[in-house]
Amino acid sequence: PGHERDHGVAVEAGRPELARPPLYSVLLLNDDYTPMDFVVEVLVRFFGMDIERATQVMLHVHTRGRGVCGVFSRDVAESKVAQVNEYARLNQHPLLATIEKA
Ligand code: TYC
Repeated sequence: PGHERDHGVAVEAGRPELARPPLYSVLLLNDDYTPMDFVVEVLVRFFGMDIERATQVMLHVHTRGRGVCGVFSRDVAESKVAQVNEYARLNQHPLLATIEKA
C-alpha cells in the first residue's frame, strides 16, 4: 500500500512497513516571574543540556515567548512536561512546559 512517501518499496522487497511513531516537541513558555537561572537549571536537569546550550534556549524563550526543549515520543514528551511543571510548582515558579506535535 503506497502512502507516506511511498515506502511500498519495503513491501516489494519483502520487508514490513513499520510506521514511524509521531514525534512531539516539548515547549517552554515565557513568563515574567520565573528566574532565568531556574529555567537554565530545568533545561540542564530534565533535558541534559550543558549550561551554554541551556542559556541559549532560555534566552530564546525569554525573547520569543516560547521555544523547543527537545523532540520525543509522545510518552516521553508527556513525562518531561509533567516533571518540569511539577518541579516548577514545587519551587513556586509559574514556569510552564507544554507539548506540540512536531
Ligand atoms: N522572562 C523570565 C525573566 O525575565 C525568564 C524566563 C525565561 C521565564 C524562559 C520563563 O520559559 C521561561 N525572569
